[in-house]
Amino acid sequence: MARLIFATANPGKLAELRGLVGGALEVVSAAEFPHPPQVEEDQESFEGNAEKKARAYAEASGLPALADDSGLCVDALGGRPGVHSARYGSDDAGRIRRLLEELREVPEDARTARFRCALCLAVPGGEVVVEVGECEGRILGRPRGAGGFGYDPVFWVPSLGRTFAELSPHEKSAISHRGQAFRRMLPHLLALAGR
Ligand code: ITT
Repeated sequence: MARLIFATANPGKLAELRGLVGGALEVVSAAEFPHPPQVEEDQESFEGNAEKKARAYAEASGLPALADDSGLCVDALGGRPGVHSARYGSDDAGRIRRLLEELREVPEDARTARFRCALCLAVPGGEVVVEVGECEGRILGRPRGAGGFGYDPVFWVPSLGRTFAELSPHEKSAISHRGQAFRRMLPHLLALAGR
């Protein structure tokens, strides 16, 4: 069976991506890899950072590598935290606190936002594919729900009337930015499996 390395240190992303790949490929996590490369995420786009991470892991491991760069873009904040989503605080609770504080004066109908995800598959030797996905929602005034990770408890999906943290992993992946990018990436992953 073909092997694929997931170039992420984020356990929430890893769990979602593992669930999506299922048994099609043998997945090696970055944590299982003895000398993970240090990648500075200094690009201005999710696509650029995902490509940087995937290329670094493919070169270091000699395996095809799948990287995810993602984040939350809030309209009232001019698209922030965007590519800086992971660095908006020292943990999930701190990141949510800062976000809610910055949106304190912003009324409900102006709290529109979207999650964006870029997935990059890099094959040792240079070939890369990037696919993106987006999911629209609104930022609540306080967290709701216990599932998911990151900003999920404050990201409310109008069509479902629930936050991402109130969805099962399956329900979240059916509509999420990561689920959409993954479904676009699937033919490329299956092509690897058939190699
Ligand atoms: P890796 O670079 O190791 O993959 P990271 O957490 O640093 O892990 P990013 O730089 O892509 O990853 O930052 C993405 C941040 O955006 C992440 O830490 C979350 O706070 C947030 N985020 C991304 N996808 C999310 C999701 O599905 N639900 C909630 N928050 C999410």
